[in-house]
Amino acid sequence: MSNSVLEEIMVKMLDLDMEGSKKIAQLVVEGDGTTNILDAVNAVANSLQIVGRRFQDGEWFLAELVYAGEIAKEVMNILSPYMKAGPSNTVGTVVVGTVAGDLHDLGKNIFISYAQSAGLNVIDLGIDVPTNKFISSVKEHRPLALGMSCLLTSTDAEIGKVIEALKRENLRDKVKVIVGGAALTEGFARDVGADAFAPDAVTGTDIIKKWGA
Ligand code: B1M
Repeated sequence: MSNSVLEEIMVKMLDLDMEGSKKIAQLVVEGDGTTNILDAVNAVANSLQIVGRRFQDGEWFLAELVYAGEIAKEVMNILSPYMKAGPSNTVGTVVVGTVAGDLHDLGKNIFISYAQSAGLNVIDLGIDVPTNKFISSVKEHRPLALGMSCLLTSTDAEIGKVIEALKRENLRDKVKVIVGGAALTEGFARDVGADAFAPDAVTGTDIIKKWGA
């Protein structure tokens, strides 16, 4: 895909132009065959990084943060179906959710679209997922991996709670744990006892696929 299309996605999103952003996304999916959906998804993620910086610097307020999130959701609704034409053989199941107290789901949903396109069967528990819901889903689905998404430093302790609960229920050695989201780091994942940190959807999917191989 040409760089100008990627730039245009970022410009429209950062102008908080809902209709303009959706129009470009539509162009991308109806494109001329040179369109790379993943590049467009990365442009959405990069725009949100800038949104976050503007919010943190006090340049933008909550209303802009919320609206930028809504635009990203609409744009992803257009792009995601085109990431799903994956292999029909299921590599394994992964249970995914955003931890308790955290309502961010754009990154989790990008991970899900990518993982599905790579042949993983995904059980999406949604946002604000309490420990007992993660545990009951692992018991029910016996997944290859449990993925937790966390964007807030105020909720990162939830990950340790889930891992401790897995141990109490004698499930820890039966499921791999992978964590992702802007609040986390490789070091955090190691310290809390996760098996892996996913800095992005592609890396996370590759790690899980290797576990299933
Ligand atoms: Co919020 N927010 N937000 N927000 N928000 C952040 C996270 C923040 C960093 C912004 C900032 O201040 N710079 C900041 C957190 C600061 C901190 O904790 N240290 C923040 C804050 C403070 C808040 C509120 C508290 C604001 C308020 O109310 N005062 C509030 C909290 C609400 C709550 O959750 N309880 C809040 C609310 C919101 C909105 C609802 C408005 C909206 C979310 C909309 C939605 O998700 N439906 C929103 C948004 C949009 C953001 C930013 C701008 C963008 C997040 C995002 O979607 N990024 C964000 C700034 C930032 O992240 N730098 C910010 C794009 C996405 C693709 O990245 O989620 O990291 P990410 O996902 C990546 C990888 O991390 C990985 O793959 C994805 C794709 O490559 N990945 C996984 C993620 N999860 C994975 C799981 C896996 C694997 C890979 O499992 C296997």
